[in-house]
Amino acid sequence: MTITITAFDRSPDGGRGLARDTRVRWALEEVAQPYDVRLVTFKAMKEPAHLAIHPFGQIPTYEEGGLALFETGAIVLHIAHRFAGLLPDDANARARAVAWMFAAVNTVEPPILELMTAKILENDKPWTKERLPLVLDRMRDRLKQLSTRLGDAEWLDGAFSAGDLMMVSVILRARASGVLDEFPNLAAYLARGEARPAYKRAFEAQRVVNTRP
Ligand code: GTB
Repeated sequence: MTITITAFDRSPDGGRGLARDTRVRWALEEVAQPYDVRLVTFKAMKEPAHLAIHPFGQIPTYEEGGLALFETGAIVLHIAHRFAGLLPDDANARARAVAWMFAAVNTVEPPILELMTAKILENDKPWTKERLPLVLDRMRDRLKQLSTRLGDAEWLDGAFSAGDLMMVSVILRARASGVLDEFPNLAAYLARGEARPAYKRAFEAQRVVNTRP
């Protein structure tokens, strides 16, 4: 059955792989599933045809036969359940990997997004200068906790899993802040994720789209 995902017609990041279709592409590459991509403009994202698939008018979405999904956590979990390669066989280890997926989107991503919002969308506000250090500290605290838990391990819980895929995807967006340099084990974790052949294929696929003339 053909898998079709949606992505920005042209990502505002110019191909740096920070838009959320990259994590879905990466998951599909890890499980060796071919996929089609439907590119959508910002305008088309808010029109009825796309809203029927994504209630919040965003990308990415995932379609496969009669199934249409939104939310990257749900999409990557579906891919991980449907195809081998992203979740361990042992039931307890599988549950822990899913916990890391939720931790990525629910606990680690929010303070990272908060910093991006403060820097990009609220940059012109008079209170931003005062607020920014607080937001930065909240992100730093969360990354410190993650760094402590990861320690010297290669991945978060044994072998690479969908939990790592989501966590690496999330903390990638913290790199521009420079805070990851304070946690060499997290920077190395990120580098291990980016070094995976499946990640490289996913990154290249979105780069080609977002740097086309
Ligand atoms: N919780 C949802 C999920 O995980 O799927 C969030 C989806 C989401 O935020 N999608 C964004 C979107 O469609 C694209 S990824 N935004 C358009 C809109 O809301 O109108 C967020 C994103 C956008 C741009 C950059 N960038 O340029 O660096 C990075 C990430």
